[in-house]
Amino acid sequence: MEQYNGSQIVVLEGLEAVRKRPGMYIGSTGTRGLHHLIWEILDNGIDEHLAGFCNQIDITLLRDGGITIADNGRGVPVDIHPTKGIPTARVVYTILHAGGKFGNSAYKVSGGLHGVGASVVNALSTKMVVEIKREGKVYRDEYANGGHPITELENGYLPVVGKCAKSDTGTKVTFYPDPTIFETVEFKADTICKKLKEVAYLNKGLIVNFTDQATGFKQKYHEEYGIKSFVKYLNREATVLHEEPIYIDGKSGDIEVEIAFQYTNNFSETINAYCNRINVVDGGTLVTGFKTALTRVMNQYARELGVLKEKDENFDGKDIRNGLVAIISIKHPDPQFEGQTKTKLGNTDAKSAVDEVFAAEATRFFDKNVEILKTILDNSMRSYTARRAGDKARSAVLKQLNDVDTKSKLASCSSKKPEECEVYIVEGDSAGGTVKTARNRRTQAVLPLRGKILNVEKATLEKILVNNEIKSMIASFGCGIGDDFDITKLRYDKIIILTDADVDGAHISTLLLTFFYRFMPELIMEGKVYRGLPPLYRVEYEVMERGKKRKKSEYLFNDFELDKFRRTSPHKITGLQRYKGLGEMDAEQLWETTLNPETRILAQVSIQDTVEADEITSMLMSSNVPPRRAFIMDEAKYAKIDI
Ligand code: 28F
Repeated sequence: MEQYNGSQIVVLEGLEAVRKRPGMYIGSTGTRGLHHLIWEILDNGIDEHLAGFCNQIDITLLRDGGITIADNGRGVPVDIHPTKGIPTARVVYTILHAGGKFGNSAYKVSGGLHGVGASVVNALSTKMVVEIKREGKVYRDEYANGGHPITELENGYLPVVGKCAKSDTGTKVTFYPDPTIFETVEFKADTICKKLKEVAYLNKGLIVNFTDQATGFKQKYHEEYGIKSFVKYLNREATVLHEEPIYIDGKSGDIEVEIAFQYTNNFSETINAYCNRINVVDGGTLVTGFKTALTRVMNQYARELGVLKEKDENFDGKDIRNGLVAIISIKHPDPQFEGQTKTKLGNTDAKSAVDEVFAAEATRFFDKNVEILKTILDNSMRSYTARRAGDKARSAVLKQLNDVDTKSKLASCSSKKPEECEVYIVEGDSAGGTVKTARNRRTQAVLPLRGKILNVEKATLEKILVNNEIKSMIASFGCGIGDDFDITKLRYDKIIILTDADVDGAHISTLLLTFFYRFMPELIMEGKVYRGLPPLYRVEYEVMERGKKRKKSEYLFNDFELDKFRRTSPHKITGLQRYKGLGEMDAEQLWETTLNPETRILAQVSIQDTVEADEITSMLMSSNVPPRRAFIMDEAKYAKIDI
């Protein structure tokens, strides 16, 4: 039975607003938005952990499609709310809180879509059940159809449905996302587990249990060493230069700083930053503070130990970060998240706090661990020397890039207006030849790649710059590379990778993406990179038109579509062609399926998550073969494009 009083109607209007424009509150109604509901409830449990009252959170995917999240914290208060006149718990789950976090969070989480509140989850669910254990009693409240309470209050209080030990306290929330709002209401165990792992790393000591009732899968996440273990995990496939990650923590004013870092023999750097547990993908002040302090401290040591002589220039920050993998996690009482996606920290005091804590604690560590210090400085020296050699190689290459010879592989387009031009990077000469014939010569350029492109993760810039395939890409794009990169000089609006829909094709496209990601990341961030998705099948079928049989055909892009066609099409399939490679298509078919802007399918490549991207690149580039193969096969099957 629904219970309405004056204030409740206002409440429901608030929740109705959420249902009308869900995207405003949770970003999207796709699978990301769906999982956002979980993060929202989970965050409240984590806050209770941060406040020091909870050490365990259990997440269960229910067989009936719902999800339960339970903590062993104090339990949401059940007393009558002083201004709303209803139980506080019901206030928490039914009142929309404008502009951010409601309640007890010690650290405001005001960035982007974070902390919109449990009432938003309720608004977007067909059913929600809240059970609270406090003072030896179990209280229960249930809501239906977007947050309408259906539990009758007893003398104004939530009904008590059971007893428990006085020491047994906590909050348990079960909800069922509304299928009329979400494109899909199927939770993904993989997505949840990935998040829970991150949660465990960022909340040292918290025990997180996951259960999937449908599959029986159970997993416990518990990281005694927090971000230090996170670094170890990220480097599990890499060759490390010192056994244990270095862990540093300290406080500056109200700001808590934690840093873990370790060097590997890779020629790349990875810094993942979190503020109040939120991944600030675009970094910001906390990262600047870390970089500045690291560069200063290491240059000082290099002078003291004579690694750099008096006449030598200082190490560049890049030399010192060569092979570095670091996690920075800070807690800030009033974070300012900036940028379009709110993924960059703006607070200037975060820069000085990180600098101060890092300089003091790193010095303390290195004074006691001189061997590790020397190893790191030697590593910086290698980069320093390579960089100078690289500079020479680079200027040689840049000179060469203007040579007609290097460019000859590129079939350029006649238009010189970047905004209408595209370049197709095509695997193999034969497919390249067909694309050249089939394309629109005015706007579509073609660059066929011959050999496999170099594995850039393991190569120095010097080596990279003499690789022919890479040279022709840099020359064709026109926007330089690394420090000299300038996106305004890019000659094309779209860079389209076109490979066969098989394992080799997926491998080549991953190598290309790794190259872009490491040396021209702006190309990906600015959304310039795409993958062409060539069809896998062509089905022929007959239709009757005015009493006559007519042959028709259709392109299908994967096995799923073929299966669907077989199941749902009223037409009888009279022929089926499976394309093993681009080379099997003639010019006309290629134009229709992969070149014609009106009919082709392009997938824009994006970097959703730096941790994931780095993990994937490192895994692919590492010498450990089995996981690499598995990922490439996956790629080939599902054409996953977030690197
Ligand atoms: C499964 C998700 O949501 N856990 C939560 C608490 C504990 C308190 C609280 C939450 C206080 C003033 C509202 C208890 N006792 N898990 C959760 N655990 N919220 S949410 O307080 C809510 C606010 O207005 C709590 C004393 N203080 C706070």
